[in-house]
Amino acid sequence: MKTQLLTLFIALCSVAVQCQDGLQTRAVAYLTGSEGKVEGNATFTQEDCDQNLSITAYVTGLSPGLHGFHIHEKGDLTNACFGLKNAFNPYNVDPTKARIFGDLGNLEANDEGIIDAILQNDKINFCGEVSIIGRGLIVHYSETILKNGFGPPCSTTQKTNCGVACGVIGIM
Ligand SMILES: [Cu+2]
Repeated sequence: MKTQLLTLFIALCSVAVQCQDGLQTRAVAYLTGSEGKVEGNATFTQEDCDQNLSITAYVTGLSPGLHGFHIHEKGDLTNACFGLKNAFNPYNVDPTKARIFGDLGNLEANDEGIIDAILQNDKINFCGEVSIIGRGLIVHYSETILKNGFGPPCSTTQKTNCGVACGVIGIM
């Protein structure tokens, strides 16, 4: 009996350790603009599935002022930012009423055109069906406001205020 309990205990520990080890806690997106002027990166850290995700963003070469900063649905960079499609909205929230999942707000570039920011977000996640891993990250040309917070759907027919720089969120 003791041996069986010990075996069960070891088995449970093994599962727990695997779960802990299997949790992705860091991701990064390298951001580039189509004209090569804008460049930067964003790092995402989440210690556990039910914790806030923190984001550090450093981007250079921008125009001073506010820039919408969003996660978009796709991670396809074969056609610059245009393949990233709509801002990520897995729960189909009405963007005129509430901030959607992928809208990380606006980040301000200083007079030198640099964004250097740290954010906390309680919506986005590394875990489950709504994981942001492999999705697109966009810095828009200018500010996006809540009623347009959905962000422009970046496609070859919708280029207005699409990304000035974009990247794909990959595991570290
Ligand atoms: Cu967007």
